Order: sequence, then structure tokens, then C-alpha cells
Amino acid sequence: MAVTEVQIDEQHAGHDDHDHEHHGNFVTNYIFSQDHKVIGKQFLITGIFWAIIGGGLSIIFRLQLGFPGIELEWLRPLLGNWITETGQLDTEFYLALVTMHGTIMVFFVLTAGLSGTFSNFLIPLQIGARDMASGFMNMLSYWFFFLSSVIMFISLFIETGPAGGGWTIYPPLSALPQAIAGSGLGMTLWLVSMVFFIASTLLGGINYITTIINLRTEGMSFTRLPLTIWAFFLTAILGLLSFPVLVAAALLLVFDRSFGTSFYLSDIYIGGEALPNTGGSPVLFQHLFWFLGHPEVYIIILPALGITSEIISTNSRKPIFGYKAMIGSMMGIGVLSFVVWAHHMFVTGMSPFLGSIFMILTLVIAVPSAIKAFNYITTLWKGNIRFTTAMMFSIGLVSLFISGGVTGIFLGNSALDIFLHDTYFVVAHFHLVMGSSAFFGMVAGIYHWYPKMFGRMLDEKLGYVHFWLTFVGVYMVFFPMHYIGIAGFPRRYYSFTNFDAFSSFGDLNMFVTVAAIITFGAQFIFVFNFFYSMWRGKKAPLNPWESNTLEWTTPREPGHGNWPGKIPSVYRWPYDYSKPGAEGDFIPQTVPLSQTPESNLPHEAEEAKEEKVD
Ligand code: HEM
Ligand SMILES: [Cu+2]
Repeated sequence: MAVTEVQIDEQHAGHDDHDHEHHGNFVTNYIFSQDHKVIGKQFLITGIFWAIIGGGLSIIFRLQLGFPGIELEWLRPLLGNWITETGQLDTEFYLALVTMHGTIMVFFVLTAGLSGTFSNFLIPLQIGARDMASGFMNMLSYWFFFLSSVIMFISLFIETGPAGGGWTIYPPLSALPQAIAGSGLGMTLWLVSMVFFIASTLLGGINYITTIINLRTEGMSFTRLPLTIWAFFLTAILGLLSFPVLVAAALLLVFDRSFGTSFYLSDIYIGGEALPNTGGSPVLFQHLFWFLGHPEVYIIILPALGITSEIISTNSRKPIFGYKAMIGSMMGIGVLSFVVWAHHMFVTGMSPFLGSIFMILTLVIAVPSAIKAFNYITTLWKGNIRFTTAMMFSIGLVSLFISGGVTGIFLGNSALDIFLHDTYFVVAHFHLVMGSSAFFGMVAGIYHWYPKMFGRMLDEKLGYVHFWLTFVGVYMVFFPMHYIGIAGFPRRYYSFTNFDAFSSFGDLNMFVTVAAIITFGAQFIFVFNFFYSMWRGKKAPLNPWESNTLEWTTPREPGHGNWPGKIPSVYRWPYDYSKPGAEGDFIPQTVPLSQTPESNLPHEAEEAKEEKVD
């Protein structure tokens, strides 16, 4: 199937002498499109929509944390009965807000919005393919995500409210519909939505892997792939191996909820009455959840790291430092990410011996993570740095990844974690290392590839303002959380003012809330820039960042099939920047070695002799 399709496209593209598709109608071109570029943009726009919702929800619960008991009557038109008669935020709705914020950010924004966007958009363009292996599956992948989004969105508006058991949906809270309001229909919709979401991820992942293995253009060996592609490739493999386990966990949860089984339930008393369930274990759920959950955090960060590699190298005008070490460390992270999950469960009463095994494995992950951080810094070192907005966000990512990674080493020690678990210290850790870093990677990617996506440039001045407000903002929001966390401030509490011990946290919490509002507000500068530039931005030159990779050899707005004529062949790796002896400071991948004798390294001179150029 795929083969014939590709051939047809080849012919079609040969005749196509202008940039736009000239057949199909609006629906097939922009809605049910099978073109990877359109699908990538669909993921992006849906992701931006969810980021605004997810961010907005966090502002509502931050208001309660920063100003306990604050009067929120003005939100009644939006939240209805979730504002109590006395004008405060409902306690159970607070839990629903935290749950939905986490779910939306982790899955809809930083998985679908990040990986979905850039894997789709960049894989064919950077490996030199006309499209994904299966355009149809790719389209399904987006529409499953869309369906999942619609269901999750509906759950925000039902009478009993959305799921409220945390983004990790631990039973028994999630298993007993009578537990809290959100454990009823809201939880059911959460589960249904996630099953569609996982189907979407798997369809996408299979496609990414197949495309990267089979459809690379001539000369594009694995050791000539840009690191973005390596990152998307490994991410897709992680997703394919881990998401099905979440389906299993969810399915058993559905059985417990609706069909009277006891996989996760045992010895539960409600109002003095014992429930009939015996023999199950809520800890089983945690094992299944985190077997996905931990790889998931790397599914989120790896694409962002790949994007960063590409942007930092291009804008340092230097080859990426340690290309093979970067690939090796991503593989190392990938393998290790499957054997550390129980570090989220040190306090479940596991044997200290088992805990120490997971502790050692967890701390080993710090090694490949540190290799990546060092390689970014050594790439920057003595580079001829161009501070584009994308570059600023990429350097910002490196900073955030290090700041957040360091506290992972604290948490990875089981003895320390018993004290820190479920405090704001954990919240600080993962918001820096995953939340903010991956968000920075995503935004960097948008600034860098926007010219390819929309044929126009984003405004760089607005970009700078956006960067500085966001960079300072996220540190102001998440850094103080370490202090209140170490002091014992717990996560997922509606109210902390009832305890004397916690009364001293008021000031920092207020500071964090104000910073969060400013940081969230700053994102609208970006949203404006994004939509305004689509119509009014400066027209993009063909290769605005003077980059080596293949996507910049396509027309300004590539049509279906990406290259009007033959797909270009590739003769070198993508990081020939500032090569000694070369004329310019970059040599695109499409320039044969035999044309650059002045800059070839000895082994390249050998290769050049055998090179077939067409
Ligand atoms: C040096 C590497 C890292 C180590 C040793 C580490 C260790 C840990 C540990 C032990 C916890 C559990 C804390 C607790 O709940 O008590 C944790 C939580 C978490 N980590 Fe990391 N981490 C590292 C890097 C990362 C990275 C790179 C990401 C994401 C990209 C990440 C995302 C998370 C998330 C999302 C949670 C909290 C999940 C939740 O309870 O809701 N971590 N980390
Ligand atoms: Cu983990």
C-alpha cells in the first residue's frame, strides 16, 4: 500500500510546479488531511488550545493557594455551583482542577502537542520523504486525539465535575464512584478519553518508527540523521512499549468500577460498612501506572531535547558536541526509564531492599542526563552564538533541565524521599525538569520551524519579551516551591491555614501565585504573535537560520509531496557548521563531499572518491 502511494506521489510531484496543492477541497486539504504537515499543525493548534485551558485551570487553584479562602464570586458565571454559597472555591472542585491541569499538561500539551506536532511535521521533511508511511493512519491518529480531547473537554462541564483523583488516578479514589464527586461520571469520561488518547499515540508511534526506518532518502544513514529524528524515533519506541500498560491498568480499573471485580480494592470501609471487595491491591495499580508514568516523563522530554540539540548547534554555528554520545545517552535514558518506576512508590511500604535497587537504577539515569547537559554546554562553548528567540528558549531549557534534574537526585534517594514525597518539593522538581523544560523545547521548536510551517517569520522582538518574562517567571513560580516543600508543605491540599505549622507558608505561596499570573499572562504575547504572524509576519526566506538540514531545501511553503522534483540525496551529517577550510560557515546535507575538497576530513576525502552524485 504505502509503496504504491509513494510512487503516485512521486509522479504527481514531478508535475507540480507551484507550491500549493491544487486538488482536493477544503475538507480534504485542511480538515481530514493526510498530509503530515497539516496533521502536525492540527496537533500544534489543538495543543495550544489545551495549554491555554490547562494553564487557566492552574491559575484558579493557585488563587486559592496564594490567597486562602479568596472571594471568587466573579468566577460564578464560569464555574457555577463550584463556587460555594459564601463565594469560595469548592473543595472537591479544587481536586478536580489539579487533576485536570496535570492530565491536560502531561498528555494533551506535552505529549500530543509537542511530540505529535514535531514528529509529524519534521520526520518526512528531515529524512527526505514525501510523507509518512501511512497518511491514513496518521490522520486517524490526529482524529483519535481530537475525539479524546472532546470527551475530556465535555467532562469539564458535567454536573458532578471532572475526575478528581489526581493525574495519576490512584485507586481507591478513582475506583469507587462514591468516593468524591469527580469519581463518578467524570472519572469514567477520563478513562474513555485516555483510551482514545492512547490509541492515537500508538497509531502515531508506529507510523513514526516505520517512516524513519523505511523512507529515508538516499544517503540518509542512521548516523546522518539529525538528533531531532533520533529523539522522535526513541520517543515513539518508548510510547509503544509503555502506553499499552496504561490501557491494561485503565481496563482493570473500569472492571473494578463497573463490574464488581477487586483488582485494586480490598478492606474498604465506608461509613463503618465494609465493602465486599477483598484480595485486590491499590499498589498493583501504582506499579502498572508508573510503568507507563516514568517512561512517559521521558516521552515528554526527549523530543524537547532533540529539538534543543538541533537549535543549539545551528545557532552556535558549531557541530553538536558528541553526536554519538547524544544518541547513546538517549538510548541509555530510554532503556533505564523502564527500570526505575518504583521510585514513585518508595512510601508504599515496599521492602527497603527493593527500594535500594530502584534507588541505584534511578541514580544511574543521572549519568546520561548529565552527558546531554554537558554536551549542550560544550556545543555553546566558544560558539559564534546567534541569539534568536528559539536559541534563547533552547538555552533556557538547558538551564531548567539542570535545575530540575539536580533535585531528582535528592528524590531518588529513598531515605530522603520518604520525607519529601508528596510535598511541594516534588512539584518543584517535575515542573522544572519536565513541565518547564519540555514547554521551553516546544516553544523553541515553534519559533525555529514557524517559517517552514507557515511561510512567514514570527516577530523576534515580541519573542524576546516572551522569552524573558517566561524564563524569569517560571523560576519565580517553581523555585520557592522547593523551600515550602522541604518545610513540609504537602501537595494537593485545598487549605493549609488550619495547621499552625504551615502558617508561615502564606507569603511564599502568595508570591508564587502572583508570579504564576504574570507568567501565564505573558504567554498571550506568544499567542498573539503566533496568529498575527500567520497573516502579517515577514515572508520567510528559504533558509532563515542558515541550517544544514533537509527541510530548508523545500519550497517556502511545501506542497503535498514536499519537494517539487526529485527528493534530494544526502551526502554528509547535518552538523557541518564552521568547518575549517570551508567557504561559508555551513554546508547543507545535500552538498556532496566531492564538491568540498578544501574542508574534507581525511576519512571524508576517502568517502568522496566513492561518492555517486546525481
Ligand atoms: C536525574 C534524573 C531524575 C531523577 C533521579 C528523578 C527522580 C524522581 C523521583 C525519585 C521522583 C518521585 C518523588 C516522589 O514522588 O516522592 C520524581 C518525580 C517526578 N519526576 Fe523525576 N527524576 C529525574 C528526572 C526527571 C525528568 C527528566 C523528568 C521529566 C522529564 C521527571 C519527571 C518527574 C515527574 C513528573 C515526577 C512526579 C510525578 C508525580 O508524582 O506526579 N523527572 N523524580
Ligand atoms: Cu519517575
